[in-house]
Amino acid sequence: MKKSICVIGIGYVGLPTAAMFASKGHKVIGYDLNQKAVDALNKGEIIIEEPGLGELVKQVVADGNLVGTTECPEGCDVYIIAVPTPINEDKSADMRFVEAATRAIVPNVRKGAIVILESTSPPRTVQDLMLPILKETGFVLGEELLVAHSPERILPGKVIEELRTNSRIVGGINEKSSLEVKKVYESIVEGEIFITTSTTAEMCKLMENTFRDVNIALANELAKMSEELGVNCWDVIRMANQHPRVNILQPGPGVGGHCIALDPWFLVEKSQNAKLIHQARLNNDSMPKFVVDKIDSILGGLKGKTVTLFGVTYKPNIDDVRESPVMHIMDMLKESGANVRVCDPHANEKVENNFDIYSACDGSDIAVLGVNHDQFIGVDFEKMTKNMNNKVIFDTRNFWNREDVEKAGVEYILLGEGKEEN
Ligand code: SAJ
Repeated sequence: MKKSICVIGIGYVGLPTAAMFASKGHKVIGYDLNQKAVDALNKGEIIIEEPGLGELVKQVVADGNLVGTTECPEGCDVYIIAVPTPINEDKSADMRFVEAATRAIVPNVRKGAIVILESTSPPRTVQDLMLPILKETGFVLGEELLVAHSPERILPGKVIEELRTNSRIVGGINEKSSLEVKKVYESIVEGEIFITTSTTAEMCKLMENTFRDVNIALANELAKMSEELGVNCWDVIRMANQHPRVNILQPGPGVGGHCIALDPWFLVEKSQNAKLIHQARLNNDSMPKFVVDKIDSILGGLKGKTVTLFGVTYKPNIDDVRESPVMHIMDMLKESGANVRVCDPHANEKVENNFDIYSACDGSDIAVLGVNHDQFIGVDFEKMTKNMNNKVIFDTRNFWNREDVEKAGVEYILLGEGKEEN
């Protein structure tokens, strides 16, 4: 049955979710306080970069199935909360947007409606933050107002595909809520839908991202140990991963984005037992400084030197610079008196001093590969480095080919590669 659905928050998660529901014939309203995002939506345009999203939004807006508004709509069948859950300076969760969204629903919701939290949240958010607010409706929760947490798990860059094909977790406040919310997602999800409690669903989502963060922290620790002990960490990872039960992830300049770099803190805040998780966060957060210290030692000081950063987004082939470790590296370099030039074809309007591949290194003392965008595949290193002061490339991702770089007469330094002294 086609429903009226209000998606609260039309950002990286809410907009694709709204568009997917609209593409299945539901009447969807995207509610957001950001006038710019709402105006763009109503013109059928998007203000973020995500493959396939632009076309989908254009289509569903033209069909009249998706509209944007800055006022919370009344009487919808379903309200989906997809607002940001950032962290405060002290690493505690900032739940103001979830709270405000829940409060906005209260005067507008009708008896029998469904409220779903999609935003990644600390354990017990539905129980301790949302339910007391939703009680103010006067409806019997779980009977006259159904409530669940169904965490989004889509990978930026593959959002449309993953929304459809990923399995989904639905954690209702009771079985009736779970079953009704499952029916809602069945119209867009081809993967399996698992039913559980709201707090278990919150914990699942957090542990998925924490699993990845801890594994990356292990890889980053390996990179540091390798430099210390004269080992190439990339050889270690390649060979160790031949073991059928081992899968070490990739080291790099740190962990960015608005998910993996933040979510583990929600567990640290809530549980004294989250010690390994806490240490993993600290390990990953130490990587930008590790990279800057290495640039410093390669150049024999940073003051007055020029560094070119290839890729500043938080991961390849997207335009998102939120929590990007390479942005932190840029700030630290500037604070140390270095000049920074950038080459990032995705972060166009988001950074200053952004040049194309073949002029970015002009007058530069070092080129640092921070993010492996596809545009950096097959570059002509001779052309790229022709006007460099000092021909050296520091690759933090094991992305560029050493032989190709050296053939162009350029020194190649790799993160996590210690030199063995026999
Ligand atoms: N990274 C490494 N080494 C690796 C893998 C990643 O350093 O081996 C870094 C990346 O460079 C990036 C960061 O980790 O800076 C995170 O990137 P990512 O691609 O691992 O993940 P996100 O943050 O874009 O998306 C994650 C996904 N979660 C998992 O894969 C468990 C996605 O499914 C979630 O929906 C999303 O978080 C979210 O919204 O929570």
